[in-house]
Amino acid sequence: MPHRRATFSKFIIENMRRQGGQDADLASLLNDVMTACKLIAAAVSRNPLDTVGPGATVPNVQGEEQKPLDRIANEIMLEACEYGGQLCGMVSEEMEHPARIPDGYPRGRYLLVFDPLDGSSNIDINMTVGTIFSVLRAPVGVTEPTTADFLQPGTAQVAAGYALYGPVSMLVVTLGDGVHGFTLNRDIGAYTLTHPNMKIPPSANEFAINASNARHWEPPVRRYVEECVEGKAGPRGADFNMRWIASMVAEVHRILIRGGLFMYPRDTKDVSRPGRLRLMYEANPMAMLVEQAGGAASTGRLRILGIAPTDIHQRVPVVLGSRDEVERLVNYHAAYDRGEDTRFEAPLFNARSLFRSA
Ligand code: AFP
Repeated sequence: MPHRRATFSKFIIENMRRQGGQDADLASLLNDVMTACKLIAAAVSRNPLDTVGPGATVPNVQGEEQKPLDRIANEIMLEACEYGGQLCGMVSEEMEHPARIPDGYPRGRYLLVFDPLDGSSNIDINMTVGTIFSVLRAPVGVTEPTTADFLQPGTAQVAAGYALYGPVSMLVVTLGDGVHGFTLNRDIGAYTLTHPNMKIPPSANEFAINASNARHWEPPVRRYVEECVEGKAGPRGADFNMRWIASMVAEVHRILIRGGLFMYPRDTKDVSRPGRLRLMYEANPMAMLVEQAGGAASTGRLRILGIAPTDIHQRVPVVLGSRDEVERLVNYHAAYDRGEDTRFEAPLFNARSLFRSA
């Protein structure tokens, strides 16, 4: 019965009780994040009506295009989460340095790390975007955290999640005890539990990668993709489907619903960057969700959650999703690194080509 579905707030409190702890600070922090996500959902859905003219786009700290909605979403997150007394600092994709909690507000035990509007290149075309967040504990005694205080591995996350702004708005969260999805019921203005205990099937015949980078991929990734594309006639003996939405929230959500593999692997496009996606507010929270749902998340060589960060805006290669597919790609990397598999060193446009014409 839809009216009996638990609201997000009720679920969080009961979930903590079940886990044997009642952390009122964490519960109210997650409530504030939820409020921010509702406000961002409203801003995203109003966007075409509140059209902002050309010239409003500026580069952000990553050197990437920052849209007005990126800035609005960032401000919403900061304002919704800074006053409650649960946090002592925040890091956002949109800010070079950690945000201070303004004077006059109490300091709390937690740190919040977020990407306020991921996939924002999709805004103009009315496609799905999202907010990604990760909650860490502040080191004991710290009230004014420095950058170093945020540099904790993904295994230290207390909670992680994302909000998805699509045909419906959803909030998907883990507190280290499974993954649970909530849908925004606009009639009552609340997220209610619609997807308890989300589980990723261990194998799936669907993968997502930006194939325009194919010429820059490492051989293990070329091998994986080429074998999928060969379909039934190839070594996998099965036909595969491919997707690329260019919005990590939408891709991870699809994987949580029906499985598959998402890859933004290391490539040679820009050797100064080991990957495209950011560790602390993209890869880590998504890796925690995926592992909690029974999937796996790796760089191709290392478990993402085990990486010790060196920078709050650090980038990493990302391979995540159905466990068997991630393991296969990790094995391909290992074989290649041992020098056992060099077949795919030739560019894809050669004889064994992904895009060959005959
Ligand atoms: P934006 O937020 O700048 O649109 O980036 C989105 C993103 O971080 C992630 O959500 C996508 O998977 C990936 O980048 C898309 O990157 P490409 O545009 O290189 O395909």
